[in-house]
Amino acid sequence: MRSLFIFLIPLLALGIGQVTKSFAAEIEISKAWLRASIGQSSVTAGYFTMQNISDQDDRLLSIQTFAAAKVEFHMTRIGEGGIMRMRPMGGLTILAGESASFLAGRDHIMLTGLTAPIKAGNSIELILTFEHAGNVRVAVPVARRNPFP
Ligand SMILES: [Cu+2]
Repeated sequence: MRSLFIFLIPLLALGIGQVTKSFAAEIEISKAWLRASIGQSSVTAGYFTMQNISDQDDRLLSIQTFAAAKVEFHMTRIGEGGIMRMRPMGGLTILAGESASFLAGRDHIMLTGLTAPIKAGNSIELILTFEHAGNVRVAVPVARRNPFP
């Protein structure tokens, strides 16, 4: 008769199950899309949701892209005579733990001075600059209509 030795491998001591966190994004972008530009039009709009998963308020300050000379933040409101009007706003605050959105039919980002027509099926990189989170790069799909209705 031989003795049978059973060795229990201390899995946890080997570090299995432990997650090493690197740079956790403080702002998560979702439901991002750009509207395909029409013909030779040099402007188009974009939409996305920003989730602030940090514990401090943050603010979207600016957006840059190679696809356009300028990116503005526009709000759309019903003005006098029931006419929808859009006007620029300086930035957008996202409270700690909360989210803020540019939604089709409401607020949007406006790309002006397009360097080339923006075509459905393509993907355009935007660099979003936040007061605290810094630069967040997002590859944004281009579509003719809202893929997130
Ligand atoms: Cu606009």
